[in-house]
Amino acid sequence: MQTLIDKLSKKIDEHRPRTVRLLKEYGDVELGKVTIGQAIGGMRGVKVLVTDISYLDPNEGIRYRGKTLPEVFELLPKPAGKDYPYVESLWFFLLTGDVPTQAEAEDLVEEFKKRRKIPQYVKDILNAAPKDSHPMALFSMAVVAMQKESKFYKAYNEGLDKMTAWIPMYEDSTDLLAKMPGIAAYIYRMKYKNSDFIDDDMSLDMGGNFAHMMGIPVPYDDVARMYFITHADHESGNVSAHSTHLIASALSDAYYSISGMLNGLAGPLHGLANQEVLRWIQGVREQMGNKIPTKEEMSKFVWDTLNSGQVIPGYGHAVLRKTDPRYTVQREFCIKHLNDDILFKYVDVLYQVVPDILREQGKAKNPWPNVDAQSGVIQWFYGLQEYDFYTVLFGVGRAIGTLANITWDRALGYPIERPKSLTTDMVEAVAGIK
Ligand code: CMX
Repeated sequence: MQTLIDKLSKKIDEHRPRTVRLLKEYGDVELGKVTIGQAIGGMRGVKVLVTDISYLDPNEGIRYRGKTLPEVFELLPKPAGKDYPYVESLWFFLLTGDVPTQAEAEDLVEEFKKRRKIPQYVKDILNAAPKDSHPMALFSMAVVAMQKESKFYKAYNEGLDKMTAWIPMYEDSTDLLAKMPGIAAYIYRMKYKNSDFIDDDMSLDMGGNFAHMMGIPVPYDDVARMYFITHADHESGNVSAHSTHLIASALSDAYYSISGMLNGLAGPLHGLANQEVLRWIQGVREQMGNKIPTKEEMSKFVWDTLNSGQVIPGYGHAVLRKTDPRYTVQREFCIKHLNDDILFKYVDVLYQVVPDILREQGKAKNPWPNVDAQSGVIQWFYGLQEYDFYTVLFGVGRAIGTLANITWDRALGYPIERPKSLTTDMVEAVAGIK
């Protein structure tokens, strides 16, 4: 799509001198210190990544290209008669920082359509996988299977030019992103709907076609648009974003990088928390015999979970210190569309009791809900009740931000990532213990 490539090319040319100057003239300026606690404790707060695609403020939450989520929903072009924007328009916005016009967004929708056909061999591989494979394992497998399509890999083998390396990375990223919703829907229908597949509808945009291929009627198309956009990016240090960036830093292509991203997202402390929330809420529901628990009853359930050594899924965050705006966006959606839903009422009671309990327990630095506390309830309400599948939805969304990041990584020539490790003896010596 020429408009987007041309715009992106101009943005890259304008941006490169800033990165070059910082490296050349200010490369020795310290961004911060690293403590032993940070080195052993998962590098919390160590400032070692640079991205302009999104920034996570601990108190305010995420901004994409400087805009809050409600602003993004407001600004991006929407399909006629829909409440949420084209997902494709977010791809344009994250890459360029410019809000596309309606015409630019619609051109991009057409471009994505041209790229979204899923190769038969991907379907064959999925069909051949063990029936009890987790949907995330299937998703990762399907993505890496397409590596042979990589234009970046081909360009590398033909002699990659550093200045234009971002172009085949952009091409791969667009190809892959266009296919991911269809692959996700294929996995869903194969695993849970007896392989009763629904054909692509070429008249529909990404969100609309995803809902159609899942077999879930409107307004699920808008739910899909909201969900993918809400989950797209959360700056660079989280497991899914960082693993994408790390893998791509070895000049691995987008297929290898996104397959790795999905593997990280599949962890219960990260993306899998959305399915864990639903599993856990179903436990309360069973215990309560479908009745809405009182605050006291819910508190007991929360304490029982904590006392059995488990975390409360959907609560806490490594960076955030307030309620996640991604939670709030979804909560507002629930108040508008599923206010009487029993599971939403459970989530609501949880919101009233969990923060106080986590504060009383005194371990979690952030007692507030994150993105995963609310998302599964919306899916359940619209009929997607196979909660093992929820992280796949997160994966489609997260691919948008991470692919935009690795396109820019190549544009700015970011080198292979290689932090340094020490031995415990060395750390003890620094601490003055030995
Ligand atoms: N329930 C119970 N205990 C929690 C907790 C929660 N929701 N959140 C944090 N804690 C505990 C930690 O397990 C840790 O305990 P230990 O000292 O015994 O190891 C302690 O509080 C301190 O942790 P922290 O510094 O507040 O949090 P971390 O940065 O280490 O971890 C996160 C962040 C998200 C992994 C953690 O809050 C958690 O496990 N939450 C539940 C799982 C979840 O919802 N994950 C999704 C996150 C959203 C995303 O995917 O981006």
